[in-house]
Amino acid sequence: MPSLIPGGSSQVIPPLFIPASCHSSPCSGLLIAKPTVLPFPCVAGSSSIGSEIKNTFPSRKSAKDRLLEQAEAEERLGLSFRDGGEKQEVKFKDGKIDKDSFSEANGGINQRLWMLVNKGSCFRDMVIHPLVDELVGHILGQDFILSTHSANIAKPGGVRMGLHTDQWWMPQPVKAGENYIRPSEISRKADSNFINPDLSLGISPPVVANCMWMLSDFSPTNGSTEVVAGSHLTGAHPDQDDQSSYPILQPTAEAGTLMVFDGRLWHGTGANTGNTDRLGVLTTFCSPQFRQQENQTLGMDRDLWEGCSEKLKERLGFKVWNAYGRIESSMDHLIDIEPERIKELKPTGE
Ligand SMILES: O=C(O)CCC(=O)C(=O)O
Ligand SMILES: [Fe+2]
Repeated sequence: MPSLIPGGSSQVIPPLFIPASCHSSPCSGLLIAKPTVLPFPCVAGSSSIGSEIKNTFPSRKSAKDRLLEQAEAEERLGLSFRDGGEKQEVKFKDGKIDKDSFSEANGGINQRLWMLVNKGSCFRDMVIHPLVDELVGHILGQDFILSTHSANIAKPGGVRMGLHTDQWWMPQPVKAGENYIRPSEISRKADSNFINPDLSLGISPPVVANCMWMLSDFSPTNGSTEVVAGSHLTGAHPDQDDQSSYPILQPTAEAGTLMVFDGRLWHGTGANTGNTDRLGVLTTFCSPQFRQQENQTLGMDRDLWEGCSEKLKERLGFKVWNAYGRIESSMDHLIDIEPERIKELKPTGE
């Protein structure tokens, strides 16, 4: 089992990419696998939108081809979600974020595709891949659930996303009796005691682990993920206003590489200053007591249920964890997608 958090200095920056099957990068917060598992075999045609597009492709596809055709279909059908534009500003309508903020018309560049569980068996295979069991399991323990399964196609002209952690919402350790930020008031823009924590209080453990499946070559030119090796052990979150002094690294890696990282690691999409698309799939997992970023149990395509393995159902969040996530009986192992609901009852005869 690779060792991820040996408690060493956060200054040690080991080589990120080692050409072997699976390596730990002690102290860096990154686990790198250079498997030959990609491209995944993938049966296309499971898309529930755009029937004219659905049947026009060959049936067996690599994950890369499936992603590209899904991206094109979402674009053609006006469903494309775009971010990473230099001049793109988030707009508000009636106090809520306006969806049109994330369009090409509003300057968005990078294409994001969400809920990949519904968009091809190749993506469902990623959720239950043995490397995920081993590497994510190493960080979170054997029980973890899918938080979000998305693609980020970083396109030429896309700007830096900005360093962040994928558990920005995790409360910081606090001193007994002292003021704390109420959990629901934690925001993506890190507060000062997130940026400069009191380390005498210790740091939070990882409760998220993220997998970046590289479906194209990644390089600093095409927007390879920025990382700050070792940042997961600092207890700090990056400052959203000034990141100029951080020791940012960008991996160069060939298509087929899997990078798994601790949810506390500072990272973000790099700027794509080249002329090719960077194709990344992000499979983010969290511990079972936390809320998923995408509502997998409600959002999952009902037609896929019968074909889902028990392992996939568990990963999607249908498994009851210590009586949490149950509907009636705390003894249930898995909840059903169409659960029996006990409704308002009256004793017979009344
Ligand atoms: O696209 C990337 O390289 C990273 C994206 C990311 O960190 C995120 O979406 O949270
Ligand atoms: Fe992230």
